[in-house]
Amino acid sequence: MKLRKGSHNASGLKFGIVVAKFNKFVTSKLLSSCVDGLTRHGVVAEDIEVVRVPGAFEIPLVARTLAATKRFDAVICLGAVIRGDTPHFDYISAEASRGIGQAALDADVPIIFGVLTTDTVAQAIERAEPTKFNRGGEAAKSAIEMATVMRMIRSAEGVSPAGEAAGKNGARTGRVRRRTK
Ligand code: INI
Repeated sequence: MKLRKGSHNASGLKFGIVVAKFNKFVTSKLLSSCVDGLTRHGVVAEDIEVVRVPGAFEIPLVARTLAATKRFDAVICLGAVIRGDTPHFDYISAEASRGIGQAALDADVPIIFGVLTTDTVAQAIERAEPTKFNRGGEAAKSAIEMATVMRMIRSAEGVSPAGEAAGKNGARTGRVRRRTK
């Protein structure tokens, strides 16, 4: 039996972060805890790229575009959707979660769901609190774990970290290498 799991050593890894401006009093805290979490695990500031978007609804497209560049080992999505008096919450939160999941599958790169969906402002503030459980820090840990486990799986299959196969001389061919007998 082979057991594969990610590590928490992130030195040399590159991360994109997409953060919503809506409910900035919450998302700014998620962002700082997320960056803090990445750097504490060995990521250097130059290897982190942050893109701000208007709201959670806009996150999936930007996450997919960042991931599709293949410049990042993982992309982290941060936002806060807080329930109001109308069904707006349901549309935004459903589209953000569905779109982020789809973006990861389309781009074939880990994309982490660090979007809070809460009934109240108090719940959102609590989950963004740096000294308590913080969804931004958790998203950073998940991103590192997924980035390292994907590298491991791909290298075990003879596929490079960016998801492309290496040619004979190490050049990327864009095709998956076939084993010959
Ligand atoms: N965007 C959020 O990120 N959180 C919210 O709670 C929210 N609410 O409640 O409306 C929200 N709306 C904006 C939305 O994400 C889009 O930016 C907007 O609809 C333009 O497409």
